[in-house]
Amino acid sequence: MPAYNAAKTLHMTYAELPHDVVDLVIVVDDGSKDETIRIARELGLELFVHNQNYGYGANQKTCYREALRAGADIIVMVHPDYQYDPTLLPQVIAPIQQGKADVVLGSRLLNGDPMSGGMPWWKYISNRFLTWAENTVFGLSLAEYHTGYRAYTRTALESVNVEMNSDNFIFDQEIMAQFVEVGARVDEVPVPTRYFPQASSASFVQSSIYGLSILWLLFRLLVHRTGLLKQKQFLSLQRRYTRAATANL
Ligand SMILES: Nc1nc2c(ncn2[C@@H]2O[C@H](COP(=O)(O)OP(=O)(O)OP(=O)(O)O)[C@@H](O)[C@H]2O)c(=O)[nH]1
Ligand SMILES: [Mg+2]
Repeated sequence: MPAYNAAKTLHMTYAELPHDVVDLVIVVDDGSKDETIRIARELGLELFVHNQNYGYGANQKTCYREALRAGADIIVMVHPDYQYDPTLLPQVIAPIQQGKADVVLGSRLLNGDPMSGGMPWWKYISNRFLTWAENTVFGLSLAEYHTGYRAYTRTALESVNVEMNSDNFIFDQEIMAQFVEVGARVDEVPVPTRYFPQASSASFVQSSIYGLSILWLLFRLLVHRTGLLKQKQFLSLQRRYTRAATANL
């Protein structure tokens, strides 16, 4: 759980995780100004603390680095602001366990009515438009990409250059672009939409910057694919080699 000022919701999110399925809960505090650290300590969570606010992407980088170091096979990221139902974790990882996917998104727009769950209309419309643009470039047909509920296999995370991604919100889409480029299988499962006063929510300005950075990312990816300007960020980290036959002198 990448946490920033999540004191009001961290406990609820943690309490509802299916503890028989989850081996380790890691929380990274990204310089919160509230009681997030104290609550994470009280809950006995595996806590990592940034010395200042580095951003949502930087937070996830620490989460994944530490999850891999701890030996995780399946890594689930869920926002600690209780907007995503923690009890659904078994459904979110099911496609991975069945060997059908390497990456799963908990999707609010798949079979759902996000606006009745409180999603502002302007977020809904931009989500639909950006999803269409991403589907077109990624060659997928997902219902949305802007969720805070995601599951990855260890292999998927180790195949991409997580550290080259942004420290900010665009991280979520950069990692998707990387997964697409390395040929990871992406699936989605429906999750309900939940907006409520204590939840953390991106402002209109933050969301607009986010939307524009997605379009810029898609443009960069298209340029990368032409081969004119290859970008290391989108290259696979799985270097393959074979032993060459020794010359018989
Ligand atoms: N804003 C912010 N959130 C962070 C940071 N690091 C981790 N987070 C967590 O990541 C989530 C941030 O997303 P939100 O601000 O809720 O925005 P969002 O969920 O993308 O958008 P909404 O659909 O409006 O909720 C929260 O649960 C935060 O606890 C950070 O540096 N800044
Ligand atoms: Mg939120």
